[in-house]
Amino acid sequence: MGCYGVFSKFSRRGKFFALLIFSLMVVAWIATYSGDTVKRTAALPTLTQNALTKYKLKVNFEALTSSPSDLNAAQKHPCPDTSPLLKGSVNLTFPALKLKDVEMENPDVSRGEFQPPNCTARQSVAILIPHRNREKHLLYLLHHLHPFLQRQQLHYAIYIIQQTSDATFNRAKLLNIGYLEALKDFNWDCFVFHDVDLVPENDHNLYICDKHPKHLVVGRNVTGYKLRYKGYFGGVTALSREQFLKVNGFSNTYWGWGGEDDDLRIRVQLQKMEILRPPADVARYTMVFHKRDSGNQINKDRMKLLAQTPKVWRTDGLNSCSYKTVSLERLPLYVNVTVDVGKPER
Ligand code: UD2
Ligand code: MN
Repeated sequence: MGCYGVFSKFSRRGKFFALLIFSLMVVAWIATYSGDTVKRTAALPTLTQNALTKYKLKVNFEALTSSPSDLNAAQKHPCPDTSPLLKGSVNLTFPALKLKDVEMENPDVSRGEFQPPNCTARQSVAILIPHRNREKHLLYLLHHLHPFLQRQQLHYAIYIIQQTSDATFNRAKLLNIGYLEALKDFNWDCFVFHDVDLVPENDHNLYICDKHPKHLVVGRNVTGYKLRYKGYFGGVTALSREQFLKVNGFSNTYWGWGGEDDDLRIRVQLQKMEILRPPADVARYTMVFHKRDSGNQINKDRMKLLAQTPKVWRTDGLNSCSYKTVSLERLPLYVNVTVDVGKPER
């Protein structure tokens, strides 16, 4: 019994010491851990230059692609299939405008980009507009297109791709560049290739992509709202990221007016894709009146080029599009990409 009594006495003391040592270990461990955290945070500025650049890039990218409302995107519901904000046919007016006026009209657009505030958009869409010397048309389009896209509850950004120099205009190459540059910002689902002078008249004409490429202009005021010809694919088209990649984008070789839109249609058909169009009473546009621009004369080679499309599309397109970016500015209402596309070879 004595023996047992001594043992149990030691045992109680032993338990006390064990508890004391354990508590001291816990305190020491907490101290070490928090010290380490402080050290790790403090170590951030000593990252290598390369790592630091990557870190900055990441921050910039996030600043561009997420708005405060985006932070709780996970908690937002998907936007409904049909936006309750759609008005249908819109009575378009073309008042004298200044860029500042259009900026004031669109307080929720930042750096050319918009997210619906109360729901998660069904698609993220980049609107690509080829441009040179059409400032008045651009203002009209921004004035109408921003509210139109917002009523459709899309996550979108507008890119204006400006051609520098007086060399012959190349609409198709500018649009390829728009696609490549926009993808550096965000992994857009859908791309809308949009003339600067075409204003949509009905906001049921949805700027989203479908299972097949879409042609959004069935009719224009100037052509009595009739499709110009069977297979016509000009003005405004919507292709998903994958569809546009599949056809290798536009050809880069169409300088001047005409043919590049038919070339894209051939590429789409070669991939056995169809062309979808919204109903004629919805796919209506007003084209702001204009004459042929200087530097965009009719392309006399277009028929010859079109005959070669099936042979050359694999090597002439997105994968061969070379250009020089002169500047990229994030203005309030659009991303302004100025590029040197070169000039025709001959
Ligand atoms: C038709 C097509 C257009 C394109 C073109 C032939 C329609 C509605 N549109 O347009 O998609 O296939 O024929 O190339 O059928 N641009 C400038 N500055 C210039 C020249 C052109 O910004 O100096 C841009 C601008 O976005 C313009 C677009 O290129 O809307 C097409 O040029 P256009 O409007 O002169 O040609 P158009 O109306 O015959
Ligand atoms: Mn036009």
